[in-house]
Amino acid sequence: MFPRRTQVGIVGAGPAGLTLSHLLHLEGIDSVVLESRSRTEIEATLRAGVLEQGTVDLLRDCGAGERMLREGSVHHGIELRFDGRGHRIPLSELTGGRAITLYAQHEVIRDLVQVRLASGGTIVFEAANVSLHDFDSAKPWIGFSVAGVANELACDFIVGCDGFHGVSRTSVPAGARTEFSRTYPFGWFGILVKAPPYAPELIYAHHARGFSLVSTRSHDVQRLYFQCDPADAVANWPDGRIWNELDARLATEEAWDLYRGPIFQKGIIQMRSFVVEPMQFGSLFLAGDAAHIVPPTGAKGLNLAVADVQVLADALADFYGQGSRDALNRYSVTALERIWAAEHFSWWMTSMLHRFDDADPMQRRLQIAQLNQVAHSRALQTALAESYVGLPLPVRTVVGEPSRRGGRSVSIRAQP
Ligand code: RFL
Ligand code: PHB
Repeated sequence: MFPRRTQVGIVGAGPAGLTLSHLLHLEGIDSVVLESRSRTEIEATLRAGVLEQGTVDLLRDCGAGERMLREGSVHHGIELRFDGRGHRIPLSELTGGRAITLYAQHEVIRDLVQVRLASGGTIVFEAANVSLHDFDSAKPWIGFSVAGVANELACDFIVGCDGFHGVSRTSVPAGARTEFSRTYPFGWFGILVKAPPYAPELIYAHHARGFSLVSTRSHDVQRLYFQCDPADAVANWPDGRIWNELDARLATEEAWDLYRGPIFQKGIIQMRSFVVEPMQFGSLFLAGDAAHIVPPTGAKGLNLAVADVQVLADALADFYGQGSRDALNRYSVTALERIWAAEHFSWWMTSMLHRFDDADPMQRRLQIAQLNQVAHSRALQTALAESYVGLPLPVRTVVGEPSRRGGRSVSIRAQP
């Protein structure tokens, strides 16, 4: 038997949906999360790895960060590599001590699911045929079925956190939304390798053969990517070919050896920029990948999803605590400002670092000129570092009752 009513009905148990549900719980607001996949599946889906400082702080402050703080690896810089040379961008030095943490998205999911269930939260896994109704009224409801049995969930608000391919965004009539979209003419081939870390910090490498990225997951699992044809097939890439390609793209003037550990996962992802405006339609709000996609070069997707729901949780807390709709009405505008900044950063990193097949020699020289400027200008490095570690969220002014967030102080935002 599932609940028939809740205050906030959340579609999707990704980083956005689970974080929102937990933040609402800490504000004393009831929610139900409907997820189409099983718990095992969502806890095993491999995706992001880079958490911004603000994401780390939020997960820690809301009680879901214990394992992340223990097992995640904090990085204070990244390397830009081109023309056979590496250039370190000292992220922390340039941003007043902010840093990134490498911790896999599916581990974040495991931690959030565990925290939600331990605090009595309701997550309905394997919810099929999810459909959104009457969100142009104050009495929206969600239809769904589990094991062939149909259910209805009445709510005050629906939040669509069901990713790019979910049902929430497309439930809104096409005429009521504006979509901005760009598909890049390349993809990323990603592998997971059993090997010790290749480098102390992430390496973003530009090469005439294409972009590549050296990242990490743990002391014995490494994550590597290289630019590829999005229409290519994994089967065309036996291990030896992958290593030869990475060796060529990552070569430096000094010998740099890439240990050829066993590759145990391969996949190709499409690169896309996408934004829908607005992110609110009556009683329906969109958050995370349901509303926007960034190419992964800026490592922003998960972080943006968490930032969206931070803004939305605060707005819902204002509504239930003070009866004010002001922040809810501003949600779309507030969230979109950060989203467009991240879209720009992700587009910039993507354009600067990838090979464009249709680029003429002039454009190739301009690309190298841009990389050289970033490698040698502290001002440009500071701009890159500020975006990469993530812009702080504005301070929330709490009036009246102190926040009920467990372990969080009332002033929960870093000053911009
Ligand atoms: P998610 O994670 O896609 O979760 C959506 C959830 O909704 C469920 N769902 C439905 N549930 C019910 N009914 C339906 N009809 C449903 N349709 C879908 C899905 O099963 C799923 O569980 O969206 P969310 O929460 O907005 O989170 C977004 C992030 O997952 C995404 O932006 C990141 O993974 C992007 N990303 C990265 N982001 C970073 O911040 N840092 C990184 O280092 C980073 N690296 C990456 C990435 C994404 C990648 N891929 C695979 C696209 C690296 C890669 C390779
Ligand atoms: C990852 O480790 O998966 C990763 C790291 C940096 C990115 C994208 C993905 O920019």
